[in-house]
Amino acid sequence: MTTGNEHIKVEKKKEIGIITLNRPEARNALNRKMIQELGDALAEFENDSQTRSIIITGNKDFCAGADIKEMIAIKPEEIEAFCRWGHKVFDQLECIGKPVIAAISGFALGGGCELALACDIRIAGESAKFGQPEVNLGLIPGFGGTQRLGRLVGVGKAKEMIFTGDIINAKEAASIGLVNRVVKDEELMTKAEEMAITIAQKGPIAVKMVKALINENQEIKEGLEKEIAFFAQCFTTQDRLEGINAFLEKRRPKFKSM
Ligand code: CO8
Repeated sequence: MTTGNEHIKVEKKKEIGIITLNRPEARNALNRKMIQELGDALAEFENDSQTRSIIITGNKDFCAGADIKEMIAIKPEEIEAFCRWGHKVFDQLECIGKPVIAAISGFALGGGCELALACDIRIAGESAKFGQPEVNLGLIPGFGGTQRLGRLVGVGKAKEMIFTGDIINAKEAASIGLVNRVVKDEELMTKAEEMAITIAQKGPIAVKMVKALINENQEIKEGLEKEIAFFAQCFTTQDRLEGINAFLEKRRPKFKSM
């Protein structure tokens, strides 16, 4: 498979494709390059007839969200295009004709939690922690979280998570249906690979059809479009500047509702 990726590792283990987010110094925060590499790797696996199922994982952490340091440099007039492009890659992930398992340890926050949500199945190590903390930055989830989280855990829990920005552990994530199962950290990849192999042995056309049919029932497109528009609008606020600056300066934000 592709070599020369900077922020992800891409491997093939027989019929399983494995994408490992690999930017540990930034807790695997998603910058443009990483999103691009992710999209390219997915396209390659989609076209590779030998690959039957895919695992996306991290190292110590799954992913701490969009790269806040990169985001501060984006102009409000550029944000909609960026958000839309991110959505395209997350949609590509959701719609790829092969099941995708997220194997999650450590932080899965913001865009990282949204990345897990766009996968078909989530397996968490005991160390996994989930949250949509965008409100702390004066922002909203912008990679599908406002739409996919509620469909998975129910509207009430999704609102609680997004309004409070609270971080929940793996056990609680399992109890609300955010993850399919929790395993010991040291067994995370073995368990994910076992499931990926089980799926890989089923009829690929049948599995692809089932995935498309279940996704079809989600009626998500309109909501995702609105999320892009609202994220772009939110990005023009003073509160967003204050929220992001406060994170970078490692202090609490003072929001002014403007
Ligand atoms: N972006 C950039 N850098 C990050 C991020 C991030 N999301 N998360 C962590 N880092 C960096 C830290 O800045 C730090 O770098 P440095 O050593 O240079 O200061 C390094 O990773 C290690 O992090 P910490 O020192 O903070 O480690 P802690 O163990 O104390 O805390 C946390 C770990 C809890 C993960 C903490 O880093 C944190 O809260 N991170 C931010 C989480 C967050 O708010 N995520 C949401 C981001 S917004 C988003 O995802 C929106 C998605 C939609 C975007 C739509 C289009 C733009």
